Amino acid sequence: MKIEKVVGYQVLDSRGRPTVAAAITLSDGTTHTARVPSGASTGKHEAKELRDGDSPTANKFYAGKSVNQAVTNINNLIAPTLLDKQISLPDVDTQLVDLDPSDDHAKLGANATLAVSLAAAIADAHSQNKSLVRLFNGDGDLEIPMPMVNILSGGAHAGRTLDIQDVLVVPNGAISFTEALSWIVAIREAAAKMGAADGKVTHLIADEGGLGIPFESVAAACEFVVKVIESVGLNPSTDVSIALDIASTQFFDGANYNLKTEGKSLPSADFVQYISKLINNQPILSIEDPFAEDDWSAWQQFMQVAPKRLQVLGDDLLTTNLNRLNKAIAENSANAILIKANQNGLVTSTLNVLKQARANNFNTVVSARSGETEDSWLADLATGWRAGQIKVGSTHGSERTAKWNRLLELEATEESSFANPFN
Ligand code: 2PG
Ligand code: MG
Repeated sequence: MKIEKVVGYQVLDSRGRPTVAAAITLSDGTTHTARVPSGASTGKHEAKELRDGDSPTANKFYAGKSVNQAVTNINNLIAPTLLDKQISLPDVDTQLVDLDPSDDHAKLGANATLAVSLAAAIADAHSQNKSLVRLFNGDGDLEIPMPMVNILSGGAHAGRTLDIQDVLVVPNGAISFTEALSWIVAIREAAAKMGAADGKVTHLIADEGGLGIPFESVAAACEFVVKVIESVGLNPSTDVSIALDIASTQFFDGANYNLKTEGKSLPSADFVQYISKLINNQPILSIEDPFAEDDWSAWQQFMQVAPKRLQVLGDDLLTTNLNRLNKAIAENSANAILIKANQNGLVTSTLNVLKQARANNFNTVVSARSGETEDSWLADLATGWRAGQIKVGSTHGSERTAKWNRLLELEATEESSFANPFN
């Protein structure tokens, strides 16, 4: 099947900010569309999202965030090179690299390249009469990923009610995704009720649907979530564990980690101890970005003392970038990687990063961004790539439930098992 038309255009994400969509029409008359997500606590080493700023192409009502240049790049630079070619994801991605060989896709914009790459994946699957998940998984049984779900939000997503970005839960004792999600919904509801009973503000819903409840410390937030887990009749650790996204780059000033709510300003070595203490005192199974994106030595120090069972997850540290992943593997800086397609800019090279991580015994967590759309391709990628884990934010907001509901659909309609990397 041939590519007949490629159109880029601007749409809105879940924060009401512009983002890029691409639609590919094939010779059978069908059109396949993908929309790209966007982060708020973005790492310095991510592929470059093109935004108009104050350029002449900007729509001033979008306060510098319009994406007209990225859209123009799709329509004027990318589309002409793809027309009349056979649809094939690898070929489209190769073409995108030819047009912009830079690692960060700064010329075309990673939001432009990823929109086209994702639309190409969806169109390619269609041309082979497959769903997106089957394009990657083939015919065998699927493996539905273990969810990591946001309960409490802070940092850049919730007006810094808490210094760290997320307190999440992982239903590591559930036997199916369907069961796992029901546990999480109960925990999310109980957290809102118990927060209100404690006299805390629970009406602040953060960017990813988590509760923006203020806490005096990270430990207090964890203790609260432990109480919530128990309140719904589940066991902390054996049924449901805590995962933290510290997002520490956000409060590292180059010398110290500044925890405002705790009134602490700690140099790296002390912050390694602070994180170690937290891990030892709480049922934490995964910790993301405990140290800043370029504070490599703190990561290495921590890996020396971290319990073997702990998932040490690099997001801003690794930015779904092969070179940074290889450095982390060589230097033993982490043991898991967050996989975000828009940090990378292309579907195939994102998958290559995931494969390299897996080949080196890193856990892989496919992740949404804080600015999301109604698309559900993330669920298909995480499952088709057999990532083992997926992080989407909370269970609130249609841009989040679109992914959870797609996983429920896959579990209900296809032969599958439920991944448990923590067994
Ligand atoms: C993260 C993500 C999702 P953002 O830090 O892991 O929670 O946030 O998309 O804002 O980078
Ligand atoms: Mg993160």
